[in-house]
Amino acid sequence: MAVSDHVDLPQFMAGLERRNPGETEFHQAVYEVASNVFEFISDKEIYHSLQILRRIAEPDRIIIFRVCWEDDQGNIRVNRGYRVQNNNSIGPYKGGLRFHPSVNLSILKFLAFEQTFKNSLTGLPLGGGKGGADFNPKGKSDNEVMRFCQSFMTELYRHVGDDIDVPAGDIGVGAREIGYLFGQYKRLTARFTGVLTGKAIDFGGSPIRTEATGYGTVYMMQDMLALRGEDLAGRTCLVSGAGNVAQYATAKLIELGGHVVTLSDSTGFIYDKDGIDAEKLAYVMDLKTVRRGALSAYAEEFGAEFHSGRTPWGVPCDLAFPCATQNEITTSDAEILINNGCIGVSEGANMPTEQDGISAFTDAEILFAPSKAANAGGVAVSGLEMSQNSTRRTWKAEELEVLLREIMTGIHERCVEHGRCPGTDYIDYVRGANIAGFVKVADSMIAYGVM
Ligand code: NDP
Ligand code: 2IT
Repeated sequence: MAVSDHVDLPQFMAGLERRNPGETEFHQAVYEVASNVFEFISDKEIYHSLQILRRIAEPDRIIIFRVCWEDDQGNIRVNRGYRVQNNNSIGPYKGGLRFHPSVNLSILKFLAFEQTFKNSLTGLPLGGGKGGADFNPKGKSDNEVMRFCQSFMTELYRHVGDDIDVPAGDIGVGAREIGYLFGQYKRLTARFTGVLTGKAIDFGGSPIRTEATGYGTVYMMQDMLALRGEDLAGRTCLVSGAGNVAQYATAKLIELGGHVVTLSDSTGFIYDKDGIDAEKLAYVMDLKTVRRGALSAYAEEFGAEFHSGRTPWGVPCDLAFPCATQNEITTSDAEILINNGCIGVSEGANMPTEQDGISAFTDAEILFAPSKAANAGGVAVSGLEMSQNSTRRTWKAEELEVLLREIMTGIHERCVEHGRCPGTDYIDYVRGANIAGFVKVADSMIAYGVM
């Protein structure tokens, strides 16, 4: 086929939308990558003729299953479980499990697609996958969560394995859930292997994994600022979310002298003008991880403002760290952030900015690190947890801290390499991340032949 005969970007997207009707988050994630990749491969015939992007955007397989469990009142409850195994060209499928009532196929396909590029960007041998269930852990007892996790793994165990597919946590899946899931896998298979990451240290978990995503998101911002000869100290920072990623992004920002004034959850956001310090953050960690309460309690405890049902993006800031969920920064939020003088955004959550919001940030030439680069520290340390499990050793926290920092610097450098805009100093980290992530997967697929 001659180059001129290839489908163009609108035709590619029209085909994708026709084959995956109604899956808006999946369309959004593919469009963001495809818009850069089409430009990159315009003079590279082999990527076209071998249909590489079309193949990456068609998951290797999707497993969908019933998860039946009994609640504390003796009622039989039914949820839907999923695992999307997107691409294993450069390593076993790897990616988190999300337990949230909003979970559907579109969301998991977007996350598995993104994960394929993110994992490639880390430089580690990890393929891309994602899974989860429309189960809401909120308000459930520990025993209910345990029974749900055991039932979920009773189906999933036959599809995963330490060299096959290695799930981890995501929204609604933390240390408690990973413990129950790992216990059930071990019981069903009678094998103790590194089939999940994010385990407790006592049974094969890695130091720094809990902190890695949040820390990495801040390291990415640190590297972007450093390239402009600037740093984080004294900057007013907005963080959204109050879970794993938000907590450790806040911890690292405090350590580096940032002034964090917001956090949010599904009920609203808190604005603490005095700044969130280590003591207040310890309160948040206990509130969200142990007591599992709402963030309004913080406002009562420390006399901060609580804005019910709202996101924090209207608060003036220098830097923003969205760490809650997809599309939490709308296009108008992005414009407000820019108008209020925000100079940098590093995405801890997956795809937290709407497509036009990303364009607003890049058009305004502010520092913008997309999620597949900025939150890759988590999966990177998961990759290191897999290495530790295969050698049956646990490395020291200090060694892992150094490795995480180096990996984030490597990601930043790969983004810069492919994201430089000719004729200006501006780095388009979105393009950099998409292309750097694409090339390794694409070239491996070419090496394997057509399959
Ligand atoms: P958690 O479950 O620990 O925390 C999620 C936080 O976001 C909670 O505060 C939650 O509120 C809030 N939230 C979730 N969904 C919504 C929603 N629809 N609207 C408003 N608030 C919401 O999850 P994580 O911190 O692990 O994950 C946060 C983001 O980071 C996700 O996008 C995830 O995919 C991404 N990520 C996570 C990684 C990890 O290692 N954990 C790695 C890379 C990315 P509430 O407390 O009320 O439930
Ligand atoms: O989105 C993500 O990168 C994660 N939820 C972490 C995946 C992992 O395998 O550690």
